[in-house]
Amino acid sequence: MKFMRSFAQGAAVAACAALTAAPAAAESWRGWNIHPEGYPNTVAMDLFAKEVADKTGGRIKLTMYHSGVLGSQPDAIEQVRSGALAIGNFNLGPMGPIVPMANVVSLPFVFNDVPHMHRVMDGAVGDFFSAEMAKKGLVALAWYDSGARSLYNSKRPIKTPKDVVGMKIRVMNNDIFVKMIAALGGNATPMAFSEVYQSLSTGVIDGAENNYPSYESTGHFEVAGFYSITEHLIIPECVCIAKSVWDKLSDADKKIVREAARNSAKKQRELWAERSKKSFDLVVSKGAKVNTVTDKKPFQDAMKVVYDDFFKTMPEAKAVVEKIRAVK
Ligand code: GTR
Repeated sequence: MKFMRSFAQGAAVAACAALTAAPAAAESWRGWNIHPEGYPNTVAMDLFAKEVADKTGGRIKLTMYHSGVLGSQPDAIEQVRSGALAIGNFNLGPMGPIVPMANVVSLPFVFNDVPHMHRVMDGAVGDFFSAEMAKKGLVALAWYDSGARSLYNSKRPIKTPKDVVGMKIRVMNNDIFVKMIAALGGNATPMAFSEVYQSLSTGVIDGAENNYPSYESTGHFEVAGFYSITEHLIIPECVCIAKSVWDKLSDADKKIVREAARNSAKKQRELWAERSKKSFDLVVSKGAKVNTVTDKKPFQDAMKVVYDDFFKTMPEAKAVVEKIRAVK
């Protein structure tokens, strides 16, 4: 009897030990990405998923859904916030309506150039934006490149703000971009990325604005052949995880996930540089007319009202802009 009891006890202890030693139940995550196969962000997000799976021995399985099949960007941001989706690669442009402080990076000409944006985002100011986003349920794990955005349209080359007067321009979902186009004399329409090609080809809009890889991958160059290098926006992108998902991870898994995101960002930035050149060459070879805006000052001057307006609603953002400008 004694033997039986101690045997039973021993077996129970062993069973418990086996339970704790067994790998935790597999986590299944769904991830959102707007871009198609082969795009730098797509390749990088797949690498991220692979590294997370490899380093957790398959305990965390992230399935990436590319080409925006899980919905528009504003919807996907909400889905990651609520935890319905675990991960998203988001542009900080459409983040502004949810994280007001994120509007700082959507201010036209706020960064000097793309390397400046990276220096800012990889430092203390980037951490500050992460903290602001975390308050709204999104944890930024790493920052991706999105180059500089320029105006393009089906009517004429843009050389001065006067050329924009009366033009119907698609912008990302954020009031700040509506004001930006209005300040140049155009009419802005916020619209989902997936609807832009059709709207350009039917003349619902005359133009839009984006970087070379997106201008090329979407085929917009086929229906809006004048690309004018205004480089008015340099907006970073995040690999963002739902805070509710993040908070449940062990410290060891947090480390794996963050490192994998950072490694993917490193790769994304390399791929981005290559793709930007390729996309430029491709659109030019297919007949797009690209012009350099030699004098950006009139565009920059016109943005004063956008800044004034923004600071009226968020006076505390002024110090953040100053911090950005202080990063050399
Ligand atoms: C792209 C960006 C996307 C999306 C798109 C747009 O450059 O990578 O996330 O924001 O622009 O214009 O909607």
